[in-house]
Amino acid sequence: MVVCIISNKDSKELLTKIIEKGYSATKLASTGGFLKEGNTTLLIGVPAESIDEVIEIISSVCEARKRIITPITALPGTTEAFMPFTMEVTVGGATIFVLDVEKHMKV
Ligand code: 2BA
Repeated sequence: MVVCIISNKDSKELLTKIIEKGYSATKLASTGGFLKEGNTTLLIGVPAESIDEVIEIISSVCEARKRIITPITALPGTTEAFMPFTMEVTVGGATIFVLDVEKHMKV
């Protein structure tokens, strides 16, 4: 099972390519813990020998991009004064987990 977390922007193209190759996938709406923005999680159940091909498809579609964000942090010792600052983060690309599946059935 390939679990991948991707940008919403890449989800349509990636799902299309995955399905074209004959694989099945489920799309879940998810939220990143750091940016607290919506992203997409795909569950793609495939035989072990197809994992590399699926990862290649994901890599070809999901492009990493740099983004400047402005998180707001409370000033030390206060609860009401906030100090904005900017930082660069990488968004897009894909975070991929490959899991062993003990059993798969449809009843
Ligand atoms: P977010 O948690 O919203 O993170 C978005 C991007 O912000 C991350 O991109 C990374 O570049 C940056 N970032 C995250 N945590 C950070 C921190 N503590 N300090 C500085 N920068 C930080 P990615 O690493 O490509 O992750 C994209 C999304 O994939 C994440 O969205 C999260 O939803 C998921 N993800 C990444 N690693 C994960 C993990 N180990 N377990 C579960 N989900 C993960």
